[in-house]
Amino acid sequence: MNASFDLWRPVLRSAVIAAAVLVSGNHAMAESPDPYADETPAQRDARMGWWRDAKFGMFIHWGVYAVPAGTYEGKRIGGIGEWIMRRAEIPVDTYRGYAREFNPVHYDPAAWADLARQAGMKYVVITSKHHDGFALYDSKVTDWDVVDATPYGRDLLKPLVEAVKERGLKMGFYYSQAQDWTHPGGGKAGMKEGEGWDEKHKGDFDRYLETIAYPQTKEILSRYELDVLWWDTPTWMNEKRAAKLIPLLELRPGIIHNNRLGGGFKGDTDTPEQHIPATGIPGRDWEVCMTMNDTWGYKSYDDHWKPTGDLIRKLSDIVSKGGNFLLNIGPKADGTIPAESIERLREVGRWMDVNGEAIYATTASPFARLAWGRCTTKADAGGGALYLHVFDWPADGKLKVPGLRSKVSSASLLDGGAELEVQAVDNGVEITVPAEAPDENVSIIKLNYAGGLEVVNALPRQEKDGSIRLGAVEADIHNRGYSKQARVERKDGPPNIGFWEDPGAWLQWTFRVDKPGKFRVMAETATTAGGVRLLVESGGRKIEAGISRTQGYGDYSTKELAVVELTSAGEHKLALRPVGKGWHPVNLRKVVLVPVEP
Ligand code: FHN
Repeated sequence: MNASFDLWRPVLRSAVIAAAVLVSGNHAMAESPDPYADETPAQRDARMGWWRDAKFGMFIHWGVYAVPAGTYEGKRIGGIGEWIMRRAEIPVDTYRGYAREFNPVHYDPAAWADLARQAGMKYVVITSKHHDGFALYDSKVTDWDVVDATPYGRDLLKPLVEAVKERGLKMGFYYSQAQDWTHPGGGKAGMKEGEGWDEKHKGDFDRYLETIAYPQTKEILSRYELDVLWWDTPTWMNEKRAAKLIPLLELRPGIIHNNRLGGGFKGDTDTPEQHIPATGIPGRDWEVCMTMNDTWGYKSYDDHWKPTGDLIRKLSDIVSKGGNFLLNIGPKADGTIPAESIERLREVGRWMDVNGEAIYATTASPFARLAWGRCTTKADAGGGALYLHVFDWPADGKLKVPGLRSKVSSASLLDGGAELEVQAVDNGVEITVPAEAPDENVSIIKLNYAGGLEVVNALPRQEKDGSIRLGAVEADIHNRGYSKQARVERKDGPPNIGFWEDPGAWLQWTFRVDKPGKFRVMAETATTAGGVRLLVESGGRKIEAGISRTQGYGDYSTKELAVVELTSAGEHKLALRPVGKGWHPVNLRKVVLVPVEP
């Protein structure tokens, strides 16, 4: 029993009582929607401590869907592999037939756990049951599980939990508490309660919860030494239904659960999927889950692999914003892991061996943004360290850290430890770096500082002529998951925002105004179609404007989009959002606010 257990236990107990009352009576759940609502900050910090330090985890989506691997009746089924049953509306009996071919004879849980450890991951979360309802362990409430329905006939989870724990990592189970496309009455996304595509789906959802979801949650929590319970898709859930699952958490004191239970329960962690929140999620613990290609469950023909460098930069980006990274693998039906995933994880692991100090147990960057990369920090008694994650190595051998006012006592490369010269300049510090970057993706410079950490975040502000220049690197890029991610591109010329293909993605700048007044919003853009429109939001106004078609994505033109009035001196924001209909990808270099009367 550890210290965090003791701190945490009374809190959960009161939450359990609250939940029990809510289940039996008609009290409004709003009184205590969060089972840890009464937790003190110290109790919460103790409970979340290992998770906050871990930063990097392995997600595993594995199940019967790895047999069809994306193809049904000779057709490639679009979307994510583990959704094949839902998307192709495969009849229950046909889908159950795949279980007879699910025989992971090459499954090697020790090798899986080794791979996670070598990659630098500190925890593993595996699908104990996904939306197809198939359990990877021997469930006593159904025969739709690996022991009863497959030739393999053995629990897949127990040896993995053991292997993971033996290596000192933490263990989590994903559990689809509401969606279930096999058992009668189970939830189905995009359908009304009670609907399905097969006679076998007929049944009552509450009965489904009573006979499958609640007992299975109890099974996994009581049988396995879990540190995380990862709920997913609260289809058809409500407060009353979700509240019945909360008391079961008592079976694993200290367990961390996410925000996807439904019924208003916020859980411990937010879980942005397939995208990195532009400015993190202040005030919440959060974890980005992401695939290495475009699917969670194995799809034989998904070759859209992210390069290792991209994965490492994503890790830096997420951690610099205060989050964790849960990176997925989708093993095959024979128990092997796709070679592309293994290769990438080993490469990430080699980077972590050298640079892990800049990841583990760090806190978010104190800088609003740094043009060349990201930053993480660690404080200690007399000062602390800043880890500069350099994506774009300076060509002139000088790395500038604008706004850093702390007293820097030393600077060194994490790779090899070479000391670097550092000097205070006008607006921060400047580090003299070798001509070659130690790492082609992310090189880490460690700055030790004495005393307190002092950073003055300089916002873009008015120049002598009164104009305000808002460049691509100054923008907060708000992406959504499951679509192309808009990002800063550095080709020839000034950086631009590119891959702005999703009409749901939007940009925002924060800047300072010293001399209020009216400003013309001038945007420098490139797009190859006519009729593309943007919504400008600033100074309390929303103005729609068209942008000019150009000869290509490297051919920019500048156009006035709107006139906005910024009536006070101080901090202001300007956002640009695609106007959905007729959206066509746009490259954007900068926006300049030009005073109407200089
Ligand atoms: O529907 C699932 C999906 O299959 C996958 O498991 C992801 C992982 O976060 N969660 C759901 C979609 O949000």
